[in-house]
Amino acid sequence: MAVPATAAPQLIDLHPAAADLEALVVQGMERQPRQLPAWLLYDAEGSRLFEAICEQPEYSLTRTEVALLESSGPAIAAALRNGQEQPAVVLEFGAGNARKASPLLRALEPPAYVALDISRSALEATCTSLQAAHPATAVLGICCDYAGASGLPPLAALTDRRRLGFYPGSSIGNFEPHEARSLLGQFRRLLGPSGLLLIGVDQPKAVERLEAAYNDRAGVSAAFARNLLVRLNRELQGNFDPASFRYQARWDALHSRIAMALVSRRAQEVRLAGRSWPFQAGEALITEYSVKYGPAAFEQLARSAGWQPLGRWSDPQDDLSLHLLAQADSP
Ligand code: AVI
Repeated sequence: MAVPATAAPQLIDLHPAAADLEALVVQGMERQPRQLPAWLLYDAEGSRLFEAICEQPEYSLTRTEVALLESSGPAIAAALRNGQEQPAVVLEFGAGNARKASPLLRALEPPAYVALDISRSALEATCTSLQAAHPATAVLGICCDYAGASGLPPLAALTDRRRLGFYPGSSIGNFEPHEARSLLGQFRRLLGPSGLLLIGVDQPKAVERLEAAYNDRAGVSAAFARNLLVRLNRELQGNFDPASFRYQARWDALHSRIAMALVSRRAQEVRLAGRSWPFQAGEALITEYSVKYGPAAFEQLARSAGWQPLGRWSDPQDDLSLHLLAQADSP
């Protein structure tokens, strides 16, 4: 069934319920070291702060990827055509803004585009601006945790035609490798046997550049991390004092990742979700990892999840790659 073109984008809200949120947070607070799911960073204020991070001079990932999508759009479209039926639907996972989908939609002109994101405010903005810029493409937004245990919404109802998953921004790096593998497997099931995946992956580079990108001078990355505590206070009746936590982002060469944490400045007890949690001075709450994969390491991960590499495009500095993947057992 084709998705009808409409002037206004449609929105479906499958946002996790508060009870799920509480269970996830309690689980994360009990980990050693304490670690919360990265998607919790993206409430309305977190999404706004993340957009501001993307504008910081030290954080070049977004600018590099948008430029790469602009320059390689026609080559990607040609690789997708390559004797096969053109994908009818582009599904973007984590569609926090319209900047990355726009060049792709211009190059592919698909009949339908489905945006999935955890942040309803970001999703609404993305869908509204994409629908206005691409009136011939039917735009649908689904507010959900596309990586969550509840799985993805039953999108088979939307179309039985070929699907292209689009996962830009190197968000795959915000999952630990075993989670990244299972997410790639989840995408494979959602996209179906003829499905394809175009994924943006940030690569390892000089440590100074990496650490600067996550420690911008304006302090936006630090505000982004601290906003998580503000969110927990609001949604789970917490009493975190954000100022009593210092933001830290360091390169961990062993795991090829930036580890971002809020480190308690002093010994303290925090109340959250009706329980109390002790923090020692110097104790870290991990807010996020950002794993960086070189091309070979990423292709190995993709293969382990049942994908086979079809093509790769990279920027002139070889900072970031766009990998095009097909199902390993595709028809
Ligand atoms: C969304 N994601 C790919 C960002 C990253 O680079 O890992 C999140 C981020 N956190 C702080 N700065 C950027």
